[in-house]
Amino acid sequence: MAIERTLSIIKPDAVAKNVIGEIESRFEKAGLKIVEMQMKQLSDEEAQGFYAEHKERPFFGDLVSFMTSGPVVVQVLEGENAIMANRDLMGATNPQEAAEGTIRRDFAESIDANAVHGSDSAASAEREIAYFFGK
Ligand code: IDP
Repeated sequence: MAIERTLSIIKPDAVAKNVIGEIESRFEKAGLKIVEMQMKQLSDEEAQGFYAEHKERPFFGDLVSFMTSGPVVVQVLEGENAIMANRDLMGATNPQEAAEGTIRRDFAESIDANAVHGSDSAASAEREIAYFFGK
């Protein structure tokens, strides 16, 4: 299996709930290494650029407001099959549909405040890592 890197974000709701450590622990226990990490407040421009693919969606304004509502942890996870491994740990976008034991099921409230982001493909991972951390 390939060693991959993926972009992960701990979103403002999870930071506000004080569960950064619990979420990181899930990544570490699953064998994913945190190889870059930064806590930051996203600007409107950064959040809009990051989610540019959703710009025409009806929820885009709410998504940008939410992502800029407080600090986030932006990080790069590395490990075997990291992109899909992280998506499996996260669970479905809507926490109500997320499997038991997933991060979203355990820590998220709603589809808009859903605790974590994770790249969904190799192409997204490359773009998203470069977006925050450069090459
Ligand atoms: P993902 O985060 O599971 O990859 P995407 O479809 O890429 O899901 O959507 C990006 C983010 O946009 C989601 O994590 C969620 O916060 C928000 N979002 C997606 N669909 C909806 C919706 O129908 N209503 C409100 N927010 C949504």
